[in-house]
Amino acid sequence: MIPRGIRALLAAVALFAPWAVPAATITATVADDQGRPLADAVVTISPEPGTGTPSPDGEASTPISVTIDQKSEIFVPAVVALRAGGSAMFRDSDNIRHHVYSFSPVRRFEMVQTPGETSAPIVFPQPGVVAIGCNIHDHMSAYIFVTAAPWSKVTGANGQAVLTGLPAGRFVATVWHPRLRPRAEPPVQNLSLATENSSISVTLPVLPPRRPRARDY
Ligand SMILES: [Cu+2]
Repeated sequence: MIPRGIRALLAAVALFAPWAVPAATITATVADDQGRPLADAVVTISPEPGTGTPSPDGEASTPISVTIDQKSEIFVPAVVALRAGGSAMFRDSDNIRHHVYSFSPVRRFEMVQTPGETSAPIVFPQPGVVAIGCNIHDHMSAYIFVTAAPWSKVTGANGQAVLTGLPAGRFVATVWHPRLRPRAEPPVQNLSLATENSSISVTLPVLPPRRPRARDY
């Protein structure tokens, strides 16, 4: 299980926009401790408490519903962000059964899925990390990062997450990754930004990727 406290509190981002109501963009670049781009990192942006920063919906809004597919015994996508209170559906696009489960305290469930089946929505009321597996195929894993943050995005293969449509205000950014080293010192970064668009760069200490294992059959 992923220990708590691995969320990296990164930045208090101040976006100054005296009169207009701009749609600011934050570009987050995440790398591992060897400087390689880190995909599947979840970047969240929240209003800094007590600053009155609004949190309206925008283009970068954290999804309130997601669908995780299973194709060729792989969860797609492998990492998603979900707004607390939102829901996830699972689809089996393979021609074999899967047995999807979570033992995570945030939300436990399990269900067998037959080929072509899409599940009913599963609601995730509490923030936290939900580790998903398949009881039939040990090599399958996915993560749902349930968050109260209004905005979030998962980094792509280039290690970047671009969050657009943010209002003016002061924000706090966090970054999480499934392979963050246990007890790693979370990187902290303070930023003051004088323009609407800004960027943050983050290095995360991560464990090596899990080696693909030989199939069990
Ligand atoms: Cu499976």
